[in-house]
Amino acid sequence: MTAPALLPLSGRRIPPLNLGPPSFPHHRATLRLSEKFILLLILSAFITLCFGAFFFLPDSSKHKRFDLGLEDVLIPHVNANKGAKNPGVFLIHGPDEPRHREEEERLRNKIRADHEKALEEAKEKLKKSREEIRAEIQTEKNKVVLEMKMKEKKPLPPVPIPNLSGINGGDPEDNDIRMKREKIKEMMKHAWDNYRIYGWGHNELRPIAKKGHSTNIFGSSQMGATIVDALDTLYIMGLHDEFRDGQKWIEDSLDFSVNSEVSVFEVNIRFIGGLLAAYYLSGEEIFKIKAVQLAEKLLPAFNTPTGIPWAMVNLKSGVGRNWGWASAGSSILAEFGTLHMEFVHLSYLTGDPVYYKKVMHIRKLLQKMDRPNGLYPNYLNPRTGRWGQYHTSVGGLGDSFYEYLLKAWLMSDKTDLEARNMYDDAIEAIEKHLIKKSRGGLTFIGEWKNGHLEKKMGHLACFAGGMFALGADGSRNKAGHYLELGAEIARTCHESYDRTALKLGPESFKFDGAVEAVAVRQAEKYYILRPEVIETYWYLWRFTHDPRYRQWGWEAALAIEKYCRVSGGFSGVKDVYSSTPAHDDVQQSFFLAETLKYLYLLFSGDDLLPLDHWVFNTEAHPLPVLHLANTTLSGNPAVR
Ligand code: DMJ
Repeated sequence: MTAPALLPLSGRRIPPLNLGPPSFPHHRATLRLSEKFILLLILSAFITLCFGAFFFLPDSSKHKRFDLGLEDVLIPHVNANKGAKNPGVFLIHGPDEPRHREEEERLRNKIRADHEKALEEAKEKLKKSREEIRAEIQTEKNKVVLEMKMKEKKPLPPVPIPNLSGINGGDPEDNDIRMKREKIKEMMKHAWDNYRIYGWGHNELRPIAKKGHSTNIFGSSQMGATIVDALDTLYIMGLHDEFRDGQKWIEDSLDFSVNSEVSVFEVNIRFIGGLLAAYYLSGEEIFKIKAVQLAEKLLPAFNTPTGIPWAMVNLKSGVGRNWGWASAGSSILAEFGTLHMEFVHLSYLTGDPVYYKKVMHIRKLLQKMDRPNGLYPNYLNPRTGRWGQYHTSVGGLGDSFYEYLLKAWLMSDKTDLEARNMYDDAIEAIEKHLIKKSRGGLTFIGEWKNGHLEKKMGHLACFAGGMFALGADGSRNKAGHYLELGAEIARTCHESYDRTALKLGPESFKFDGAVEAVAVRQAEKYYILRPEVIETYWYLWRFTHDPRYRQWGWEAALAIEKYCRVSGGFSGVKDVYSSTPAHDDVQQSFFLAETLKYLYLLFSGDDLLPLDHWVFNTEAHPLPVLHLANTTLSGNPAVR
């Protein structure tokens, strides 16, 4: 290294070099000559390190391509260009060996030349005047801005769009049902209009304080979570002015280049899921573009030793970390296991397999792991690849992982048998170890904790009634059994509502001696406008047409209207056993995305979003089934 000879010998201080833009006088970057030399030194050391590391890297050509088979079905247009797009992945050690050596030599020479060029450029820079350097920096900045703009505008590749039947309609013939559907639509208008007035652009609404609200899952910035989450509900309800209003905000104001740490899972299910559904329903390119921009920002979360993503990622820096409360620094099963549907669609729409590969890697890793009693624990350490605490739940922390195994299979037009098998194995273990009947004959799903079964069921676990019904067809010869199990869970969850003063369900309820389907601790008595019970009613309605599900759904809608509606929107309540409950003053975005959507669908005909064409993500955003036989070319007016 010759760089030390360049260091200044005298102690004379060279005046600071002002490199900041003139419009930001308080943030001007200053750079002294001695610092420039140190920078040059670090740069040289770094380039030399990279050069050296090249020789120690494993020879990737020795690894065969990670062939997952399903790619052909789910992202066909990627495969059509496989060789051209990613020629490196097909190299296999063998007769091509001399060609590899030549290739390696060529790369080495290139690195050497780049290294020398970088050193020369750095030396040249140091000779320039302050003004010259400033002008150069400005030019570089302009170039980057321009490139970013170009990238934003670059159209995504055309892909076959799945056949989109049933994106509107569903008008019920029965007058009473039509009136109920209209009422749900009116509730949606009330929730949306108040958010529009008091919370616009904020993530959520405080309907009593009449101002914006946010929680740490969305980070510190205002990303309009309610707008994105509500779009597809507005669309299917025919609220097109409101939909366009939301679209305009997304076009003009939704910005992901923010220094904000967000939950990867929540952003995926609400934002990416919401944007993709809005894209498929409306055909508006902007939603697809925004979904892809956001997905790119989530990718650094996967940079862990195992490829199991961090729970949170900073959208600007890409730095990830896990929740402080999670066992032994673990990632959460329901979070890293609830990315599959959206990520497969992202690969499908962009032609870039990166998303698909990330989620398939998670699946492969999980398949290789031992499972205590066949159950998946909720915690997995992304550094070590080992399970954390052995806690298994079909409610919070575990729930949507199981849901996405089933829905991966459905979304692939039932070709993803690997996912179906994993789902069947998982629910067999769940049924064996977690599902019990209470003394009073109510079927419930408990939680496995510290080596024993806790007889407590969360509101979140109530979604499983719908999941069992949805997965009945295609099960291991037990369709009738799973439909029945789904109906039993629906009944239990209905009881948890019926045994309260407000006819709204608590956050979790116990089965302990004489206590059945009732919350015991004060901290578990709240209802925050959650959808899971109504979601289960809707699936059961679709599969059985038993009128009790519409009746139960209507009871819940009336209770929400009576106890949660306030002049500024809808609020959760703190105690469902008190006839004069206090409000929590939060209108959750999932109330518009899920609760009201499932209610609307419950009072619609089955031709609206039919289940053989659409699969709902865990935030109730409908995504089309992907299969070549079910696709038609983008731009075909017959599609929309
Ligand atoms: C929603 O955000 C999703 O359904 C998620 O999977 C868990 N539950 C909330 C609403 O309760």
